[in-house]
Amino acid sequence: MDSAISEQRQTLSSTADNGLKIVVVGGFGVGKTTLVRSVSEIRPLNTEETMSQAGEGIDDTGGVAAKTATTVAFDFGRISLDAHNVLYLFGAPGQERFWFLWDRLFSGTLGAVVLVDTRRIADSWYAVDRLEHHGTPFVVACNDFGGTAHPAAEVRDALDLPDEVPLVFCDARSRESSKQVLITLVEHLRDVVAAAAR
Ligand SMILES: Nc1nc2c(ncn2[C@@H]2O[C@H](COP(=O)(O)OP(=O)(O)O)[C@@H](O)[C@H]2O)c(=O)[nH]1
Ligand SMILES: [Mg+2]
Repeated sequence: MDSAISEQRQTLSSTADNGLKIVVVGGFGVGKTTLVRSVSEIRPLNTEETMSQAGEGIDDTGGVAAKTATTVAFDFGRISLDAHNVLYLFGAPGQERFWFLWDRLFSGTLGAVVLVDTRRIADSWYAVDRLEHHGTPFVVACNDFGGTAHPAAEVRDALDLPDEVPLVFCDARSRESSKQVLITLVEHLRDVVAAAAR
């Protein structure tokens, strides 16, 4: 960890008045935990557990390389914006057996990031569907797992994304890249608010 980050950790305000909530959703193994970790200034709380035999046949690891941990609840991260505003990041479990949690999770959410692994686009359909159902603004971020690059238009088509929903490419392991995804979301939220005020 670099010293700038550890310094920031020590000086975190514990008295922020304004908590802003953003959720990171998407299928199993798309990089939600990785993204929350990359951008968070606290050691993110997460409940990643080593996959047990009990998860066999439940967690679909097909096509997911090197995934040995499974999320049993949420990732949780925090970014201080200024003395009064704190961004809370929730990484929500994508597995079907956790879907009942989603509707609660979206209440009070400013916006969402849908992470996509372009080799398994269908795994993120449910996230897009629920967000549209709730009217929660979101952006789509295709996480870079190497291999063939899929053109944005192809991903848009596969997810049936409206033109106004931003689509970006990212590497969730990179703090800078993950930060750009959040900035894209914030800019999109601003556009949504501006459009509603017109
Ligand atoms: N190549 C590559 N691997 C990634 C990237 N993001 C995450 N991973 C790896 O993919 C696996 C699943 O990521 P994880 O964050 O646990 O997925 P989650 O189930 O959505 O929380 C882990 O082994 C990560 O190290 C990425 O941008 N590129
Ligand atoms: Mg996870």
